[in-house]
Amino acid sequence: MRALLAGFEPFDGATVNPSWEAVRQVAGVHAVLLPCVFGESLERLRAAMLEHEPEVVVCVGQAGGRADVTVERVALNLDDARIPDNAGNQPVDQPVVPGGPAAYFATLPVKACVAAARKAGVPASVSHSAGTFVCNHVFYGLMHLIATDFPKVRGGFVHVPFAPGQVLDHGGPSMPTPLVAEALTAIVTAAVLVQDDLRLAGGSLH
Ligand code: PCA
Repeated sequence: MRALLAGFEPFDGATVNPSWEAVRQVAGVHAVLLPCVFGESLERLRAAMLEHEPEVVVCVGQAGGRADVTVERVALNLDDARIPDNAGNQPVDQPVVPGGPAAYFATLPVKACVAAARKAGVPASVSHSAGTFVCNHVFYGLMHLIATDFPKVRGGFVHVPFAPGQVLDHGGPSMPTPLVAEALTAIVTAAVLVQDDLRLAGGSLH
């Protein structure tokens, strides 16, 4: 499988990021660790794409508070940071790419990816917002790179819940890392193998 998976370093005072903990457990793919920094994260991703020449790129980030693995569908051309990134940047209402389209859709078969994760025994769903922080920035930047420089690559983004160790004090939804890694394996496999996405309802009412 010529697949590249990206995970993020911890941010917002955390000591782990479940995205990287899970990505590094997926066998048979290239894995790259991205800094939680606007701009630099995308440069690191582009360098890894040039190095490994993947056919599929799936970036993965932490979405604290979500209860399942979510396959993102829409990347927005918008940086609007509620907290500073790991370099102290806090852009407000800036485009990711000046003059770029307002949004891109993931080019992964998102429904098939969700179905594959569920078949592997992991709760998963489609999400229609990756937020406006570094994850959306990387997702949009990835889709722009694909649109401009890497036309044969399929790409997308997956958000994952907190690891259990991150919610010990306050509770809330979490998912064990091996389960997240299972879901990512199923998602990447579906992304490589499935040409035409499944026609299954996956939208949300709000
Ligand atoms: N989650 C953040 C940035 C890095 C990460 O893992 C986000 O959702 O934007």
